[in-house]
Parts: sequence; structure tokens; C-alpha cells
Amino acid sequence: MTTARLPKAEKTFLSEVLLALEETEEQRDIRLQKLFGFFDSSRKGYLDHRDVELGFKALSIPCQYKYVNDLLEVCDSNSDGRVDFSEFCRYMDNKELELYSIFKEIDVRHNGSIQPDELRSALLHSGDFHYLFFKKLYNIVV
Ligand SMILES: [Ca+2]
Repeated sequence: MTTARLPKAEKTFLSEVLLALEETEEQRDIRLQKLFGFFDSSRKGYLDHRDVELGFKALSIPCQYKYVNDLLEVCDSNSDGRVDFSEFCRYMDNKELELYSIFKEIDVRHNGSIQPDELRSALLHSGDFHYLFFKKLYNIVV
């Protein structure tokens, strides 16, 4: 097994994500409220298994029973079987930070965009990269 040659991960802050998305905190709050509302179509104020399953179906994202359960388990930080808006926001904060961290690792020129050569280099540079990349992506999804 070769040693990963990824740049050392730097701490990512939500303010960087907002800057990259050209989004204010207020705009982000509205975006998250809309997304939560999309899943919470019956306006209960929380998400359960059926909400997530129906939401994925509406987005044409195939999902399996286990996948929905895994996602709910990760989001439901107080383990009461429901995902309320604050838990949903915490989950989204973490996932957006993780995604942006991966973006920063690939964007070695730090110019806010990933060029084909940066992506190629990231994919080819290290034997461990594929494993790390897909492991991170998997952890973001689940
Ligand atoms: Ca909960």
C-alpha cells in the first residue's frame, strides 16, 4: 500500500462554504428550511422514515430501506426516532463542511475551481486516493 500524498487537511469553516457558494447565512437558512420543508411535506416539524423515503422517491433517487434507516440514524442525534430541524441543520453543516474539505484537497491551486489536471492529478497521484476519496464520499452520503 502506498502512502497517500493528499495535502494535509486544513480545518474548514462554514464561513468558507458560504463564501464559496456566494451565499449569506440568511440565504443558507432559507435554503435549509426549504429542503427540510420538502421532506416534511405534511408539516409535522420533524422527519421520519416515511418522509425521507418519499422525499428520495420524489427526487428520483433510488433508496433502500437500510439506506434510509442509516441516514436517519446519523441525523437523529438524540435518538428519539425523529429528525427535527436543528438536527437536520447540524447534519447539513457537517456534510457541507466535509464536501468543501474534499473540494479544497483537490483544488491545489486554491483558486476556487477544480481544473481537469487537478482532478486527474488527485486521482492518479496516490494509490490510496481512490480509497480515501470514496470513503469520504461514502461517509458524506451515509
Ligand atoms: Ca431526534
